[in-house]
Amino acid sequence: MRGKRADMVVHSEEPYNAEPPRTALAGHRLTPADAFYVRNHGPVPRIDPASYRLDLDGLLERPGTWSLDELRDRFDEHRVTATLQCAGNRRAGLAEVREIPGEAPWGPAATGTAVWTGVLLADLLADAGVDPAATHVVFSAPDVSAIPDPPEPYRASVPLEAVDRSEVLLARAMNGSPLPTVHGAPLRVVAPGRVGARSVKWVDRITVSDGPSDGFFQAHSYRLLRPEEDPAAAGPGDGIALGAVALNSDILAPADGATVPAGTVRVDGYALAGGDRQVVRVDVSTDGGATWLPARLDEASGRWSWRLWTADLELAPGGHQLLARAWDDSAAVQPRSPAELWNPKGYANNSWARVTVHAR
Ligand SMILES: Nc1nc2c(c(=O)[nH]1)N[C@H]1C(S)=C(S)[C@@H](COP(=O)(O)O)O[C@H]1N2
Ligand SMILES: [Mo]
Repeated sequence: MRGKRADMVVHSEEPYNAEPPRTALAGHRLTPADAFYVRNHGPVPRIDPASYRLDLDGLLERPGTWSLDELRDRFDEHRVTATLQCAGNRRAGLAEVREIPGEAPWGPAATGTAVWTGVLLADLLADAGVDPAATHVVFSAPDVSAIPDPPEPYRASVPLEAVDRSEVLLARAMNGSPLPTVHGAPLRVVAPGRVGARSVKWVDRITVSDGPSDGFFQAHSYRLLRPEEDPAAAGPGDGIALGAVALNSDILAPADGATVPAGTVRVDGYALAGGDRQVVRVDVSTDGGATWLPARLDEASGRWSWRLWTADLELAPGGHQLLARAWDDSAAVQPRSPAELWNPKGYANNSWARVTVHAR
């Protein structure tokens, strides 16, 4: 029913949360829909596309309500290749440093890249006329999450300036096919470069406002707390609201723990700069980071897309730890260790990629 591979790693059945094995992402510039991770905070809503309406309100000269057909007829169609990455991607690596109660141990594959087709939010806002006092755009969806007390529908916001700069899209198709229900049909936000939490699925209301969303998933969750803070005691607005995805990369093949033939071993991975930065180099190491070799970087499929990379490593028989790290066009590099990144909700682990293999 969900159209996912049989070997998805399921973190929870209800709400459904799942990621593919890392090798399912290897070598695909565009992630096949059946291998694209799913992150939900509540039950998946079923929406009849014929009766669906998008409300546009808030600090606008001309608020409005749009059907899917009206959106399609009124605005130009755009295609954006964008990588989504959950802020909890690689949380398992942080949980090895110190436990993270109450949050699922997501592995390396809470990320994926698709071509998204839809209309630009900037075009809708231009048509509606934005009040100069506006600073943020809040997206609301009908899926009610029982995580907050009392339960509330999923909501998140992005700064207004990001709407133009980052080609925020209201997407109805993914990789050329209609958006699958679990990924937000009939319409979802795609906010490129930003943590996945802002790409609100099943969006049915867009409110232009003079501040960020005061909903749970913006004011309490998806915030970076200091290691000393207790998330249960944190108030709304504590910590740092996550914004741009942090520079990250990972090894996608071979699998962690794989046995490989000794000799030349091909390693596959991805690198993502996050925000509007670009990946410019990826290094790999087999000696704990004492020396590094440059990986071959694939071209980017657009400025919001990850870059795949490959490297050929000479591995003698025995155990090896393979490392990778990416650099972006601001000369930033991924940090070495998850220990220095640990935070109570387990977000934004962008430490060096590490995979152990056995060559024989
Ligand atoms: N309505 C709604 N939108 C949502 C969520 C949600 O639970 N409800 N989860 C968010 C999070 S945290 C992520 S990482 C992405 C995941 O998108 P995907 O399931 O299509 O991969 O959706 C975001 N949009
Ligand atoms: Mo997420």
